[in-house]
Amino acid sequence: MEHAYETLDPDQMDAAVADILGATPLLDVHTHLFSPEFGDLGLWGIDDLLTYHYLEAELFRFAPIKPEQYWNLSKRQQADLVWGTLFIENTPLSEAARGVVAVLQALGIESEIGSLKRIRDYFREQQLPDHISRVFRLAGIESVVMTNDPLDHAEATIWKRGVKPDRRFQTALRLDRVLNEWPAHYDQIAASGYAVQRDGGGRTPGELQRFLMEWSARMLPVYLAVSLPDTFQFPADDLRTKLLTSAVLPSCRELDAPLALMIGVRRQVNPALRLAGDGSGRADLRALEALCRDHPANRFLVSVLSRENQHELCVCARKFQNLMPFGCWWFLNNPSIVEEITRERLEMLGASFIPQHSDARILEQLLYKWRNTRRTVAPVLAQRYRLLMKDGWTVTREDISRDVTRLFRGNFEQCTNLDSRCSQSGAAS
Ligand code: FIX
Ligand code: ZN
Repeated sequence: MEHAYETLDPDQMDAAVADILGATPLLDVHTHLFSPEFGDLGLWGIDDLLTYHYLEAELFRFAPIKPEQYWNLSKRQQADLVWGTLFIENTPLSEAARGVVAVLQALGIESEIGSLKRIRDYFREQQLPDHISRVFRLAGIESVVMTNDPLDHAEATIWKRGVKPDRRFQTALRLDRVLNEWPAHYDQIAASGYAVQRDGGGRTPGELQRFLMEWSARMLPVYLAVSLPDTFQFPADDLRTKLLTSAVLPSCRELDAPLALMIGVRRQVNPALRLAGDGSGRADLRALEALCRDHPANRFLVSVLSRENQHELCVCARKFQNLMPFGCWWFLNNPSIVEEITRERLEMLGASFIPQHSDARILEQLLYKWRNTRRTVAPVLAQRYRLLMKDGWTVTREDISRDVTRLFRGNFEQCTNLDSRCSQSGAAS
């Protein structure tokens, strides 16, 4: 720590911030990764990288193939087609395509045209436990939060066997089926021994709470989570409001866990594209204001998908201590937009937000998504420090370290109250 109190010059700032960001092990607060205990649910390797839904959406822009024909191919054939179309016949200019190139570089694999066989050979030789450690180390990630759905049959079966996930993979109890598709799923909950009803009446609130508490005891989630449409209203005369207020919010309070809201997704705008068929829409953030105001004993981690909602989210966070903005989600995770949103958040909220999550679905995506985030956020942060110095403040490496730690770790730890929950339960998740 010989540099701890060294005052920096403005022209040292870019390098200093990049060094500190590069050396700080980060927490990835939302992914779709799975720990190795979940077997095939965990995606990794070149064929999964190439069939990522971001790339599938791009494939259909460049290749004449119809979605139904594509879904009839094997995963290997699909990957061949994506590689041939987006990487050989065209230049991988988009973020998702460049991401694959960056992954190959980070792993030391040469990716010149025609080398897909060699790339496949590389991944075939990897042993998953070592490979995971290597990817986490190269990505500078300490732990990731998974997305865990108790109503997903394959996943629930593994949980019921008493699985204890690798400590680098924390859990988040996902509620989309409960809060967005209750009529289609309540009977699954009922069939597992809870007296819940289709209309949310009768004993539903207490029984749903019992279901959530029992699954929380099994999963030890760091937060509960739901994605919400752009049409989300709260309070509203609907089932979602009923289930939220009568069961989900009380469960979060009992668990002392935040609820993560990911607002603004328009599911299945084009169902033929499957996972790649979702869109985005501007939401009415009055709903969020009402949630934060009317439920001060709950904490909310919030990401909004529409670029047009970002400024309102910052304003809302200035009003409510129980609101923690996080990430530049999905269609926003492009350097130009991350730069804009991060600058806006720093200007309006200082370091009281979580700049980014990866949303990685395939293990190796941690490499490019976090490389991009560090690369984009570092100059934005450096520029804030330079402005501060111009106005007469001195900035030390220690200040930068404290801010980076707060942004990429501390704010999440505080919002999830992890320290106190772990020490109370003795749990290590
Ligand atoms: O709802 C979500 O968690 C979304 O992030 C995903 O459903 C989406 O498909 C995705 O992978 C975005 O990055
Ligand atoms: Zn996600």
